[in-house]
Amino acid sequence: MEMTFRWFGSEWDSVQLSQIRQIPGVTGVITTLYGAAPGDPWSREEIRALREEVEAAGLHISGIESVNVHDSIKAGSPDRDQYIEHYIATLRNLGEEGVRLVCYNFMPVFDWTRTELARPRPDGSTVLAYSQKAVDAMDPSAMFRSIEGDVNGFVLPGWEPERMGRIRELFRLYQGVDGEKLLENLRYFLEAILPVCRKYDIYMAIHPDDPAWSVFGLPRIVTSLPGLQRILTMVDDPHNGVTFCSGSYGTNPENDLPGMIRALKGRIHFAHVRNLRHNFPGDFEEAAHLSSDGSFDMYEIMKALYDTGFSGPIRPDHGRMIWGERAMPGYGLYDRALGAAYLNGLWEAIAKSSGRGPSLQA
Ligand SMILES: [Mn+2]
Repeated sequence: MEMTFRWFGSEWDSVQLSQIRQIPGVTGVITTLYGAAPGDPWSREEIRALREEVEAAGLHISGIESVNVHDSIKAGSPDRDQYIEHYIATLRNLGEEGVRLVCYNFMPVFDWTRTELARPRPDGSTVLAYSQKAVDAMDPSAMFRSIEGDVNGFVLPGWEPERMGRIRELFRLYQGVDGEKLLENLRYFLEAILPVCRKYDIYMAIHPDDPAWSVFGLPRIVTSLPGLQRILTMVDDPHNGVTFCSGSYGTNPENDLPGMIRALKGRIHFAHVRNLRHNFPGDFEEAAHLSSDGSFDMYEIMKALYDTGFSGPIRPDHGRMIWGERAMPGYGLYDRALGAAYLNGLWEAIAKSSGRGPSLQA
């Protein structure tokens, strides 16, 4: 595996590449053209400029998170082919610049959903949290307003103001789109992009829905192992793969995270590894990466990745906000850096105790 760190670009992120470079063991960044709207084709020049900026800091681009999929593609609207053409053009340009990993999601309207962006914990840190009771009491626009008021002046991925201004229109677009139709639209999209993925050896890695159940009545199809297996078999090519996000699958305590990793051997191209704490059914909050701070066994998660020969990028995921840092909620430097160090420590211990030695560490 390679330890990486998500970075939104110098215009958008409070964290600098020079800081990421100093986190022990982190050699790559996961980045994006954050200013591009879903459906905009990315030019080769923009991608090259991003790559050169990252390389000038002594790092490299390990993958893109995300190239967002336009709602017309997800909803299967009549104009979807035009947006698929744009997506293919973007993949071609990424391929020409040496990018081999693209993370994306197929969630209608909303990206990840949380009801609080700064829930205080007893140690004085704050974390993102989710309460089903709060969601049930809110309509989608109210949720957007509450999130907008709480983002420390940053734009959150998936919650861009332009997009949320069109929320009613977006909900109309998905009328009549149930889980089966959404899955069919995903198949149509994957089959269309597969030739360019094969040509440039680009691995697509679908990110799970977060939380792993339907929110506001919208269908969700990437929530559990059986759903994932349908997606992987309907377009059975290694370029159609998975981002294993422990925090998203783990929102549902029924998901056996290490078991899922073992079952998905060979099709996981990217891993988001983080912990969260289930307080009671329908209420969870994010936690430090350390096993004892949350509900997951992080050792077993890393061991499953190790045992299945995972060789792609891993990144620590949402961190707590600590030490007075002011950053995009979930994406501060400090707690994610602690997370990276901890995950690297687990990996080294697993590698050495397996008897195969640490040489497997990229
Ligand atoms: Mn994730």
